[in-house]
Amino acid sequence: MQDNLAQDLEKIFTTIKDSSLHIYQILRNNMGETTQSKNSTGDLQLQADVLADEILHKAFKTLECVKEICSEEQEMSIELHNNGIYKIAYDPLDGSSLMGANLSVGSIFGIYRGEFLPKNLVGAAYIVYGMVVGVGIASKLKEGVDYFVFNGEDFKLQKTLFLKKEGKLNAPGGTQKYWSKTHQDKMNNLFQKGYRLRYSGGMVPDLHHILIKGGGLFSYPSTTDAPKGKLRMLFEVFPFAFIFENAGGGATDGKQRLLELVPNHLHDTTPCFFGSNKEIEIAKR
Ligand code: P6P
Repeated sequence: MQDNLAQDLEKIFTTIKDSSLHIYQILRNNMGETTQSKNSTGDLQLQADVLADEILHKAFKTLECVKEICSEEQEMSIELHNNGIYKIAYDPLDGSSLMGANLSVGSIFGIYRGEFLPKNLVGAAYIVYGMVVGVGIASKLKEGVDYFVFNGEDFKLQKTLFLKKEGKLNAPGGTQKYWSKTHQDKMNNLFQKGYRLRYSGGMVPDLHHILIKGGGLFSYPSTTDAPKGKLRMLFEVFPFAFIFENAGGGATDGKQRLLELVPNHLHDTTPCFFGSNKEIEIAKR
């Protein structure tokens, strides 16, 4: 199949926007539902998780250019088109446990040309389901993160997001009781400097918040109860690392660029820090 990256990315991003409206409908019909089962990695799986995954699977199947998909809700990846070029790893509904509280949740996508390795990322996107449906899109072909909002008829480009050198928001993830002393000191240091605590427990709205406000730090470190962190490389961490670097910021595991990591397994996790460059330097110290 002829590889025309700009056209193919356009098709994939349009499919993600269209699917966001179907998923939003599911959320409104399934608010605060009970749990259904556990997924392959032991996460509690809500009806909305399963339905969102089915919507995206069906939608990506309509694209000949998509070779394979890998969902956080499925143990193995699924081949769609033998002659396809791109592999899409996605978290169909991240933070669904927050639905009962009527807090924002999201979907996350990484688009890989070749194997599921960060060096093969050619694009990434997120959907944030809140007061409105918003879609953030980052492409290898263009700097910045294009943020679209659905206005009831179509998706309008609201703003192309860039991160400043430093920000004011601190989104510290994980159970504080299980933080290392070093991490505790880093977080206290930021608060002593006047950073504002902004943490909802939803990765997508928390990271989108930092992008929209132009800076800050989101962290989910290694903790004693999750030594390799909690967030998954393929579906959550690599897409947002691509997005934050596209916005002029950085993304590290505390030692190296997240986009230099190599997963051993589709569901591998890693400690992660995303933010403006000043905060990323602090995270690496
Ligand atoms: P904690 C939601 O369950 C999630 O996967 C991410 O969306 C979020 O950033 C993280 O877990 C929150 O984890 O341990 O801080 O509640």
